[in-house]
Amino acid sequence: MRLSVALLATALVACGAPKPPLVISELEVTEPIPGRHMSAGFFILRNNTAEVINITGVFSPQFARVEIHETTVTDGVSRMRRLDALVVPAHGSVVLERGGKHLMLMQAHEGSDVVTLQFLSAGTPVLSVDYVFPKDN
Ligand SMILES: [Cu+2]
Repeated sequence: MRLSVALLATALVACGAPKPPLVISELEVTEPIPGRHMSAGFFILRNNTAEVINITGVFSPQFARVEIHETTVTDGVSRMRRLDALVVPAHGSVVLERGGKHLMLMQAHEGSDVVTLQFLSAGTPVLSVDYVFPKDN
């Protein structure tokens, strides 16, 4: 009996703790632009699974609408285009940053210190995260 417990413990250590399939890091949401009620979201999404994860939508209760955008510069002109999905490669990451891919959060509802982002893959929630705006002092 004691031996089997020891073996089990060894097996768990060898495998490591199970990793969550999708992990978000370095999340930043810009303060809504006054009068325009619009924010941008930046983060890194890490996929710990062996399958590609397509984020096909993002929902936030603090905004009327969230779109996935990509900024591209053509002939010195910066443009944003809407992406149908955010592709997170198997055992890989996707980076959302200024000047690249980002979330566009539109029509902010007034007066919230927190932004909740719920990521959907083919209509199914796969990740939910809260961002708290930093205090001014
Ligand atoms: Cu945009």
